[in-house]
Amino acid sequence: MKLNRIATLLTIGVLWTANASFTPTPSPSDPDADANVRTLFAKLHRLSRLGTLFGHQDDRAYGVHWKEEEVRSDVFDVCGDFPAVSGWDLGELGKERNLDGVSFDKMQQWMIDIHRRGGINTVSWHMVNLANDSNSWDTTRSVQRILPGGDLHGKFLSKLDLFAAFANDLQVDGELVPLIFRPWHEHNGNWFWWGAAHCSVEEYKSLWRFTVEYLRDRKGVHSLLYAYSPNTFQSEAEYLERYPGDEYIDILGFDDYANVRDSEERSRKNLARQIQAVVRLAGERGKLPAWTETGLEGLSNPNWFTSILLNALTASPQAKHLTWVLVWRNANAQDKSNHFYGPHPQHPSAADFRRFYQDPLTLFLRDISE
Ligand code: BMA
Repeated sequence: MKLNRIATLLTIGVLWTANASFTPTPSPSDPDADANVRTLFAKLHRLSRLGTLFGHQDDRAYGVHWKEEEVRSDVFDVCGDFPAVSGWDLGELGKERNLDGVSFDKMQQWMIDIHRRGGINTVSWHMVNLANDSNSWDTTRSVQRILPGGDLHGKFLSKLDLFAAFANDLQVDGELVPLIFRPWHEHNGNWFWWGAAHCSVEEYKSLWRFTVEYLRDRKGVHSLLYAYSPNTFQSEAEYLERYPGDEYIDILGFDDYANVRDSEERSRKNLARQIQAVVRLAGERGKLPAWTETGLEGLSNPNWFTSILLNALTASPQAKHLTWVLVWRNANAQDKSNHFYGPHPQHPSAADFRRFYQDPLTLFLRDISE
């Protein structure tokens, strides 16, 4: 661990301990949340005061020049540490592999290994469109049809059953491994079948509430924190338009790729405005703020990690409260060339990523292992 970071952690730890009796840690939205979920929620609240966790999608499954090695990560190969947060996707759950070729069995093993090392797992779900089993980007209208009373409801329940089994099976030494579940993301865009143009406000809220209630109350899944994550937004009113309610959410996130492409004033202001909104809205609700997806595809700016990302994370006192920031996947070059968002050793951004890693604000696995 970096020395300056140890000093910061100690100082803030003491301050935090001194303050702890005055600020009760908020509870997860699930009243019956597993002890491990409560511990994770409290840990994230504490860490959000110390710095911002770095996350990477599919970090352990593959990298730009390798696939399916038991313990490998492009991030580790560049800085000698793993991300604090590992993102995964459930798209095509029920098959052997997900939509990006990740074996679900191996995903569970990696999730367990990450949890054992003190890391945090988050899952999104690019669910197929149940009207025709195509994919998330097929915008055939189907939200109303999968809700109770709809002709595809049974099919939807079967999908949720698969996830309930996946989550309830995820155990180590008889204890559940907690997951941050981030379904129905970027819903204010129109590219997914659950997007704003393809279902009404009420349908979207019902979709979210039904998902939580079914998993929690009917399938006994109590190992989840729930993350809400619209795409780039203009105002708090837009952000909250389809918010299902505090009883269904633990993390107030947002995805933004559009404002990290350059460091123009307009982009910087857009980022600052959104970060301030999620930090404020989460703070007043006892929730956690997070930047749930971002990245520059192909890292054409080799100083992107410090000049754009770190810059945004340190631009204001509020920004420092973001709990985590996650960059998208490093697709294997044979499957999809130039579709990577994290660093890798052969890329000119590697040195800049090490500077990003060294900054006291950024927290990696070793910084958060307890
Ligand atoms: C998108 C791209 C796709 C991928 C999907 C789900 O942003 O990376 O290639 O299939 O996410 O991971």
